[in-house]
Amino acid sequence: MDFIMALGRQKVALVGDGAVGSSFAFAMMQQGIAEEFVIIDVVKERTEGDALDLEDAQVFTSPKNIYSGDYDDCSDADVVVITAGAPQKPGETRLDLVNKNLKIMQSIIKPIVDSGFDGIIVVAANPVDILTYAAQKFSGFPKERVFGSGTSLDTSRLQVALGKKLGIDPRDINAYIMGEHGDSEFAALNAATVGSVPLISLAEKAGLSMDDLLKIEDDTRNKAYEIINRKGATFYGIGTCLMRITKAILNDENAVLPVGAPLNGEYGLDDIYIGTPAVINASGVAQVLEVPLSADEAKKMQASAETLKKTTADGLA
Ligand code: 6V0
Repeated sequence: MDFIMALGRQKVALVGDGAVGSSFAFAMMQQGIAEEFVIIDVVKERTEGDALDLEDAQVFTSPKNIYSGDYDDCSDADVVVITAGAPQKPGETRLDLVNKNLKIMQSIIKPIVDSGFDGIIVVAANPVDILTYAAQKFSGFPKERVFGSGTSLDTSRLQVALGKKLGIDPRDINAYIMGEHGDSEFAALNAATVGSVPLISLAEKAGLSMDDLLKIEDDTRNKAYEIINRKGATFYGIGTCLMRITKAILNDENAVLPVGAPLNGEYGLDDIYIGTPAVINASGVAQVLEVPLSADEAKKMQASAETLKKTTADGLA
């Protein structure tokens, strides 16, 4: 925190300038967040093109030093956001990507660490929970200084779907998708509220049964596939989630956000990164919030964790 404030300017490095990375860069530019923004990718021409394109937007937002760079430019960054990796193809699960993207992650983390980078790493490349775990191991950084986008996007999808059904601003719906960012994720409906009113009772009054809520949960889980089948990739939603997370770090917000956080006994789990609400500030994950889950939800959390642990063990073996 002191580091960021003492420096007097905020710098973000993006590694992976594809659909997700460039959407994140655009969201950062739109919101006027961070004074310096460096873009790194194996395809150098794309980063140069994007930097030139994005700098044209500053006249309408706020001035930013945005440029194509290399890993050495991470040395004085406050946050590095990693979106480099192969994306899902139609029919592919996020877990299918594990081997390809673990290799890429290894090749990225080393030069970031070698640059002397001393800030926060945020991972979005999939399978995000496993790659976040790997990024922490490869970097040797304290666990709280490396975290993932986790179920951030999925939670926003749930909030949007519930907001539409209930006729309520999705930002005021306090409901989280938890677990793996992937097929074993689930909605923590038991503790969900809207304006302190339990979501389940509010939904009942609006004529929505538990089955209707479970259908919304299922649609949320499958929304990425729906988007990928239609346009080949998802990027605006996650790009904006990453902007929100980065803003919470840079502004030392203590914001409660759904992320892929390192657990230390919460939910009876440790040695894992998994989707849960957590407090995010300039030091990364300041605190994991343990949502009171129903017995059924707790089982889903355990099953999701087992899926992740097994794939992580296979991938890193
Ligand atoms: P993309 O458009 O193919 O972009 C990937 C970028 O990574 C390309 O520009 C590549 O050149 C670059 N890249 C590949 N290898 C390296 C390397 N070794 N070093 C530097 N750059 C490299 O993919 P897209 O942007 O659509 O997706 C990126 C990742 O985000 C994928 O793993 C997706 O599955 C993941 N997503 C994660 C989401 C989340 O909620 N966490 C949501 C959507 C996508």
